[in-house]
Amino acid sequence: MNDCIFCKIINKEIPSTIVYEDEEILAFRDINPVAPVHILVIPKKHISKLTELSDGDEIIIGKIYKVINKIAKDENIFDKGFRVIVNCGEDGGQEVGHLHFHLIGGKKLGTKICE
Ligand code: DGP
Repeated sequence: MNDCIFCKIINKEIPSTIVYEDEEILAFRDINPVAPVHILVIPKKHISKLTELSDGDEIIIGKIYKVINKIAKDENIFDKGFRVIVNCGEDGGQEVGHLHFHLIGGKKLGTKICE
């Protein structure tokens, strides 16, 4: 966990452009955006991936979706729409081992959601 890049972002050991923070959740701009809005929303608790949820983690997942809606409003994409993606594991294309929700929008996204 100590080597986790997102934990280092949470601890401000690595700089990021933070758009939302509370006691449990951090959101920051993706370093490699694929759309005008590309924000990563993460639990501060280190959960390595979606399949590693523990009992009780469903509460933070619900809060993350509420935060996503708030950020979508702040970023002016709430009404036009957006996409939320969670990559899980090797076949899911997950590169960073700390659960994260990609909030992507600000342009008309393609209908193809996988290649
Ligand atoms: P995934 O493939 O779902 O694990 O996506 C990881 C995302 O994390 C990828 O879109 C790039 C982003 N990312 C990786 N390292 C950093 C970093 O140091 N800072 C920021 N802001 N984003 C990062």
